[in-house]
Amino acid sequence: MATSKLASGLDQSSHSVLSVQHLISKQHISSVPQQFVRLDQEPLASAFSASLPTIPTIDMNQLLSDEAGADSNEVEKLFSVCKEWGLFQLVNHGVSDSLLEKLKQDTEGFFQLPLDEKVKYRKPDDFEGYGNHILSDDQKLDWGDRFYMVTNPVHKRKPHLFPELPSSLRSTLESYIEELQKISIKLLGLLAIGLKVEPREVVELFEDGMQSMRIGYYPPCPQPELVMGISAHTDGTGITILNQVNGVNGLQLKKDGVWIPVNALSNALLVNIGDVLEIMSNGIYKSVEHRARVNCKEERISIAMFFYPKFESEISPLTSLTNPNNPPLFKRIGMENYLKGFFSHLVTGKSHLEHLRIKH
Ligand SMILES: O=C(O)CCC(=O)C(=O)O
Repeated sequence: MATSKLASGLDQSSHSVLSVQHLISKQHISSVPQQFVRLDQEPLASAFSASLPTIPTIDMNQLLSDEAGADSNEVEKLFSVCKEWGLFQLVNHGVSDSLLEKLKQDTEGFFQLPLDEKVKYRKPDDFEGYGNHILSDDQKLDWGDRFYMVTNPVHKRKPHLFPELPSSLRSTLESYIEELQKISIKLLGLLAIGLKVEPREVVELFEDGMQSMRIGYYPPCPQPELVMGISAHTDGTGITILNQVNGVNGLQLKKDGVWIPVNALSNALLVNIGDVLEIMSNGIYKSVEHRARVNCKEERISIAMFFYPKFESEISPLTSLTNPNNPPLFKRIGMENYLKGFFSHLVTGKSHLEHLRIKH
């Protein structure tokens, strides 16, 4: 790759942007380049922000003590939040402050590497790895860089990605993934109980399931109101756990047709329901539409961990939830085809969930 182009954050083959971070660090940009201007985005309900509802908080300690016989109603709250909101902030989740601090340092350190170090984690036409993937010259771009990789099953990890990360980041991520796997399985088991199905029916699909991670880096932007950090979408997962690693808020969710900012507590993890759980619950749990905005002062780093069922599984509404009076709302589909469909819909901005919906 030609060094001058690379240093300026541009891709070799076109004028497309490989890294927003490096594009703006080489130039003193006071207005946003046209490729990033998104006048098509729905505004935040900011005019009424004083009366906007706050994102519900779920306490993991209380969930666990409810399970052990206490009666704090936290489990009931979890069910109702997942039906009404599809997103909550999880506190007392058990991931230690020291691990979260290490994760912050190591991810910050990664994005501070020179661009030619980071492009080693990138291969042409591979959706995984570092940087942006541009499909057409007139495509509108998000204001952020990302590093996306499959992390589980371990044999699906690409040799030039996870195994080649700087050793400190790699071992921190290993510990972090292990913690989040435990949290995800616990939450999925409880969510099964909320559906009145055997926890195993849900949990065994996700144990050693497909998992991936998107580390997002959003540089400060001179005109944040004109751009989008990540465009509105739902996740294809069972659940997603998002960590706003350096404590900078930016996530927004759509509730009852209105965009609401997520002002998370420090060190809380943000958990959202994805399309797979909406399908499995036959529409009871809601896969929430969300997006991320950026700001003019601070960089923002987030890590989203995506939890899917096993590759070899089939996704459909749980049979114990459907009957002639309550017919399945979604088609049955094998995981591999599901993933192909999800990612091709993501590219076109259309809803994969709607595509799978049965028209009764
Ligand atoms: O960075 C964020 O806040 C959102 C990330 C996200 O929605 C995603 O990676 O799918």
